[in-house]
Amino acid sequence: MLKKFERYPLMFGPTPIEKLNRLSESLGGNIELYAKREDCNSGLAFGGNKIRKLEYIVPDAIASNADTLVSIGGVQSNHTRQVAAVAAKIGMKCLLVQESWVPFQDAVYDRVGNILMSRVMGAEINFVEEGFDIGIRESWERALEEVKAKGGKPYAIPAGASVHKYGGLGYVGFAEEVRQQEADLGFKFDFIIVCTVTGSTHAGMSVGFSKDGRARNVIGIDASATPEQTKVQVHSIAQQTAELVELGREITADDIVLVEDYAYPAYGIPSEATNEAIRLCARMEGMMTDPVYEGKSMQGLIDLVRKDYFPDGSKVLYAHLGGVPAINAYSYIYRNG
Ligand code: 1AC
Repeated sequence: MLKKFERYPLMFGPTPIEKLNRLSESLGGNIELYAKREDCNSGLAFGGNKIRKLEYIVPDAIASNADTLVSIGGVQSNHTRQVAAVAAKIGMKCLLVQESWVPFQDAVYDRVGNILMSRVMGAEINFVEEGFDIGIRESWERALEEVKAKGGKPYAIPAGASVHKYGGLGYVGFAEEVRQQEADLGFKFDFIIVCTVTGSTHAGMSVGFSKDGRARNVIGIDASATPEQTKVQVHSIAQQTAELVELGREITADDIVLVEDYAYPAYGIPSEATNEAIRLCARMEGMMTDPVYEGKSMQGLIDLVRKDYFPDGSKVLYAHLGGVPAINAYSYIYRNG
């Protein structure tokens, strides 16, 4: 599906699929849980899902003769950390807009984790007092103008690399990679669980898995707490990506499955159930998740298993997207484990 697109390799290769035996057993043993470790996909500042997307965006950035990648996220954005890493790797400058998306004030919230790494990798950072919104932001448009005003040539990467023309391609590739791994494993996954916020990871998967009739087997767990806007954005990215890859069929709103029950109390704020899910997964599997993204999708996965959402015997693939560095900014919550 992706042969005609240029790709700039940033990952180690296909990401491993790991069976989560102890977590499956602790939840009754009727569902087989697996994780695809996108959090281990690259040596670029701990990697993650944006690195896979940026493989299809970097060729366009280089071809544009830009000298500065300009992107946006919250203060503890994983996405901006990965853009900073890629900018360093390809020898470009990086300007990051970090908005106040999360009403959380750990003493070191703006010093550790993702933002610490972005600073060390040389990104310039503009802090902006704006709340959470997955749409196109004025602060980011101002940053693009700022680079131009200084004589630079910016390359625009929106939040999560999502509403970029090539933002959905990486996760079409994920589906193709899973299909190859399934051929080696000798079985197909019945469901794929993914954390959904800005939408292109979910959208790319929906397109990729729709090739073999599994679009609705991709279960997005909303972590945005603005699910209506998120679902519209996932659908629109999926439609545009389907056209780009010449899927040959339309992605309908009905193809997008988004479970809205786990994003509470707000984007970036874990509930007690999120924290229990983080601890259970860590204690059963040594697999770390975070309070913003993977902790919420893990909470959703665990709760859906407990609620018998999946038929007995289902094989469920959890996409670990690599949000863990943010947990450092929540140190007080986990001071006793
Ligand atoms: C919300 C895009 C998102 C990030 O890390 O900034 N995952």
